Amino acid sequence: LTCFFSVRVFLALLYSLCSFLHTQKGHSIRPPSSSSSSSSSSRPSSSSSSVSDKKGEEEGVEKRRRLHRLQHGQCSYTFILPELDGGGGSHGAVVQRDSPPADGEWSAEKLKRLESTMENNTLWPLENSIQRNTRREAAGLQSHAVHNQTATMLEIGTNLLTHTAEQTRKLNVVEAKVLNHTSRIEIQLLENSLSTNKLEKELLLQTSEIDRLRDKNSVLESKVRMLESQQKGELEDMKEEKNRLQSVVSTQMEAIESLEKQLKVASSNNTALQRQQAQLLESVHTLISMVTSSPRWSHMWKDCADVYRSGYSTSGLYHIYIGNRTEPVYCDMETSGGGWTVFQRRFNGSVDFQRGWGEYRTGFGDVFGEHWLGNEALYQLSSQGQYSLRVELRDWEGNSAYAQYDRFSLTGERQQYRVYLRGYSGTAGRQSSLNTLGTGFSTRDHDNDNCDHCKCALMLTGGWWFDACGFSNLNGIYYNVGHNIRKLNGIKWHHFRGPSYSLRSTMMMVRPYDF
Ligand SMILES: [Ca+2]
Repeated sequence: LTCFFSVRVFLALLYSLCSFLHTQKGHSIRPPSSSSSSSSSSRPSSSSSSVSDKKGEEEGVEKRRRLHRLQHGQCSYTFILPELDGGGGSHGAVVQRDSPPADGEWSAEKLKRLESTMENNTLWPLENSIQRNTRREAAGLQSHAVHNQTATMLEIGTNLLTHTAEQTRKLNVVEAKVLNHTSRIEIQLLENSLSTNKLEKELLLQTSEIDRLRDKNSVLESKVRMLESQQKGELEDMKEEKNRLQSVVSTQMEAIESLEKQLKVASSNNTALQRQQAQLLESVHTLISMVTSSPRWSHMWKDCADVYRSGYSTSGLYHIYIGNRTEPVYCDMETSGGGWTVFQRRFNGSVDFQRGWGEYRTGFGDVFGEHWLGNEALYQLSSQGQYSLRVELRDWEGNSAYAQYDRFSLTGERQQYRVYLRGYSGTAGRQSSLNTLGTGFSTRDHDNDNCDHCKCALMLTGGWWFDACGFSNLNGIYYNVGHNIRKLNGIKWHHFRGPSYSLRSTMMMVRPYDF
């Protein structure tokens, strides 16, 4: 029994310890009165036991429940304890020998007593105090932990609140800023919309203006096209007009040419009339001198030197007696002492010197004006003695010069009126412009010059003692001032004014060498 009790105490201690440990795990101890229905009759050991009557059977069940309570508490430890009652024949094999023989009631009483004893045992208060202390400590620990947790939570909450407030304040500031910015943006948007409206209006105006200009442009283009077509038509008309005018001009030119020809004919007629007029004047002068029967006529002068010696020292017309006939001549009574019989004189181009051999032989022109005395008269005059020749020249610039030859002689017509000269002096060049070595006289119809393959009289015009063709021709064409330059067929005296200068006036005259 003592051993049994000690085992019981040991088991109770184990149970307490197990309960305590279980409480520490957060579970409550089940009250001992409660029974578990699940553990009822599943055990094979209990089912296999045979009971004699029902009451005994119920008591056995109660015992098994107690045993089970010990076996299957909240702990999972299993202890196999021997039955307190002696058991029947059925349990004989498993009943221990040292167990007291007892029936069911005894066992129950014993068990109750043991339990109460256990409860009253000193070990139970210790367990209870341990449990209480443990519970108190656990509660304290729990409350302390709760306090600590609460404080921590409060602190965290406070921090969160302050943080939230700060964030809220910042959010407010940001919101205010955002609102300001938004309002500014809205104002700008309004301004932009206003300016956009203005621009749209201006755009509309510009568009309408462009349309108007386009219309104008199209109108102008159509006008320009019309004008172009008109101008094309006008241009064609003008071309036709131009062609017509060109044909008119060509016909007019032909008419002008015919008129020029007629004019030339008329001018030649005019020259012939002038010649007739000069001849008439000469006849009149002759008649006048004959009527007045002046002393010029009464004497038989052989030249002007003879006249001069007779006391007539006035230049003018005198009649001299040459070859059994009287000849009116112009006497120069002033130049270099006077007494000069003039046989050539030019000063205004009134007499045409483009003549043939016969006219140069007999002479032409007006004695008071321009004239050529005639080669035959000059030959007969100069054959009366030894004569000198003087040539008087004047240019268009008012300069005058002379060429004088001490000896002058002329052959007759058979020798082509050859001229021989000696003793040159004067201001018209340092040397003679007239060939002195017996050059024959040439006209357009008598070529007596020294040019083998040319006719100088044809090229240089007039009648003259052409060499080949020489440095002089005082019977060339008379050119007025302004037209007298670069004229090879003009009135030329080379050593005075060059080969192509046509002089203004000339005079050729002879007088006796011993005058
Ligand atoms: Ca010739």
